Amino acid sequence: MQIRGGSSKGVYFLKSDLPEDTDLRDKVLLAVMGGGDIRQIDGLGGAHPLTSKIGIISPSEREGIDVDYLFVQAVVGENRVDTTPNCGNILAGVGPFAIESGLVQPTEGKTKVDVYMVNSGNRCELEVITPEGKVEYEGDASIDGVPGSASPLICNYMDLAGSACGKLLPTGKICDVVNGISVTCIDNGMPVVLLRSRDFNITGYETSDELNANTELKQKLEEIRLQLGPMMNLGDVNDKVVPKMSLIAAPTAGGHISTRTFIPHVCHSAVGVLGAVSVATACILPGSVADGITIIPDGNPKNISVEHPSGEFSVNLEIAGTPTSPEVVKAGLLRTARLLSKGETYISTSIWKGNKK
Ligand code: NQM
Repeated sequence: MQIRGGSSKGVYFLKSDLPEDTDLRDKVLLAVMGGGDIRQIDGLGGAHPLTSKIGIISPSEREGIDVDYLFVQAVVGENRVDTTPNCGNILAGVGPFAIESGLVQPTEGKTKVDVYMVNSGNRCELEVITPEGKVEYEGDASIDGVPGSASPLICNYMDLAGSACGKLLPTGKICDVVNGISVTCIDNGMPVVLLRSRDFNITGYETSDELNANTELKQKLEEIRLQLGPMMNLGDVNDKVVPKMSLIAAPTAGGHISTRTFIPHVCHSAVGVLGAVSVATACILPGSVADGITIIPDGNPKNISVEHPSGEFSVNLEIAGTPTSPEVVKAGLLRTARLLSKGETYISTSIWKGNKK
């Protein structure tokens, strides 16, 4: 199936339909998406990181979990995939996919789909609207980055800390200095590096196109990213799409923080779901680079609004721990999803040749 999940679009497979061998599986997936061509003209990929995504779903054997979900990023313009990060947008489409493909039986009104995210080992509860036992795609929920409105899909993420890096603060510090720039490295669902826009002599309110054209900025960010990879327990990140680099500034539209996020070489037209959760989490940690830029609301849970180039993204953080060392135990957010197509995709026979399974 092709499904728009949140503000991304992906091709979703049943794991049982794909080769068991990982190398062959990845070759097949690359062939589906359009290989290493920057336009992905010979495949289903949309020639942009947000539309070059894949979800692989299988029934789960884990207690309390309905389905396992593996996210695969087909790297545009390069003949390779990356399974290091998770994707919270594609995750939103996993609920409808699980129901449409019969992995989860719908219940009247609403159906809860418990998902285990294989990439990071975390859990998310999805709530899909299912009147008369059918997925309802139409509705009046709107999310920035997607035109129109659709049926609301609630995502409740549990215990995301250290999803890919092993620790919430992977370097062991709230702030590090690299190439003379202060950064906060955090992983609450997505490895993200927060940097102050003003340290790069930009406002942080530029459009994503303007920032994508700024090669000097992109080079500076990449130099910092490559140094931080090993410090964040991610190893050599030359070939990885994490950590994401989020340039922050004071909010301008009633939110709590403004962001421009490189994922990691293209500036996101909005912000990634788990990227936003990591940024929001950094905002509540005393001493991060967001300290002094953001004003955090009192109370618990806290609704943190992360501004981005096409609007804002609200993350509801349920917090435990102490005021000096808060812990996010649950992150709730709103997405929508839409089934775009169901069918067969064709792969050249040469891809399969010489392979057994
Ligand atoms: O952060 C973009 C997106 C994403 C990933 C990216 C995502 C997430 O907008 O959970 O959703 O950061 O590559 O789909």
